[in-house]
Amino acid sequence: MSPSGSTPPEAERLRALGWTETWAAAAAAAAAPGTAPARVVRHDGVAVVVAGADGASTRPLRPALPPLAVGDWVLVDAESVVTVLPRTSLLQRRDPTRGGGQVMAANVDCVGIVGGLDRPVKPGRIQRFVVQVRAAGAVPLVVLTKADLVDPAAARAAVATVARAAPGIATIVTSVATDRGLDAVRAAVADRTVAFVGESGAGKSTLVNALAGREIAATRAVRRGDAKGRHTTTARALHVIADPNGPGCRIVDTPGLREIGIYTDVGVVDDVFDDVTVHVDDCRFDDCTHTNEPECAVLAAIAAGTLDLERLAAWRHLRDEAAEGRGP
Ligand SMILES: Nc1nc2c(ncn2[C@@H]2O[C@H](COP(=O)(O)OP(=O)(O)OP(=O)(O)O)[C@@H](O)[C@H]2O)c(=O)[nH]1
Ligand SMILES: [Mg+2]
Ligand SMILES: [Zn+2]
Repeated sequence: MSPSGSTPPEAERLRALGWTETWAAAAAAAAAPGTAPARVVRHDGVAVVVAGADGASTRPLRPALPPLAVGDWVLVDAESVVTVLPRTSLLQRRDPTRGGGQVMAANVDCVGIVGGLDRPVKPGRIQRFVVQVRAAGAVPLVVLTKADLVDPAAARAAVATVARAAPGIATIVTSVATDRGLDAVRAAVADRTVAFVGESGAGKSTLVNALAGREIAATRAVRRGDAKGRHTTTARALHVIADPNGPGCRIVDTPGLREIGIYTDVGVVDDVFDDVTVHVDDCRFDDCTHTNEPECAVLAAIAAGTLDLERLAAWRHLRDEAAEGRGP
């Protein structure tokens, strides 16, 4: 506290970035004298922008460090990033060109899986994202944007499709044209660090701007005809959003993804599909493949109508992909 009793602006800047006592303890444990804490707020593949108590500055990437991600808390000196503090979560996907993991964001509490109602909901994509978000150690949230462009019945049908594909995941329908759902999104992201992921043109950056109340992220109209996006956001960036009436939040805006490959171990897939795996122990055979065995509890649940055949198919598919990809 400063003598006037108010928080000094430097401390306030760090706090707005998400700095807490827990991070301060992690920094102290790292014992790197002559360094200051900062958060990676932008990553373009060559350098990172870090923001700390004194504002933002650029640091080159160094091969000696683990790959940095937007959202990382680091200790920096005048020239470089010295240490990365242990992450509380790490959002990754399978690198579509090189294989292995590709880091998307670190230390996020929640991930908004954003999809536009101007195109069909793709259950498989949502399931893939949910697996990767749970693998990250974050909470998934589905945001269906552009409600103003479809009739209410179509929006309800999309919500139902999401609920079938990803049972138990909170879903918010939004429109920046009518402000629908924005308070619900605000409540979901308050005081947190949240990443928005999804296809190009889904409306991720538009949502960032709506939450901020001003244009802080570039947006661009989707293609006419097929509503495809134009890959407007080209680098991952963390935006600090102040809220005079609340704690504010931090949003990591990400470039639209064409693919989201599974990169985790099969146990995470099993956890996400616990509506399927809950039955497996009751199958008669330990090595039951749930295809045609007698006394298969999974097939019995499908026959009884308590389990969706598509959930079983998706579980199998993503489980195989996790096993092939040999993630963490
Ligand atoms: N009508 C309507 N248009 C929206 C809404 N949200 C986003 N859009 C439009 O959708 C287009 C794409 O939005 P962006 O925010 O650039 O999409 P993005 O997900 O950030 O796309 P990338 O950066 O390419 O990944 C823009 O023309 C937005 O104005 C909405 O709620 N209603
Ligand atoms: Mg964008
Ligand atoms: Zn079985």
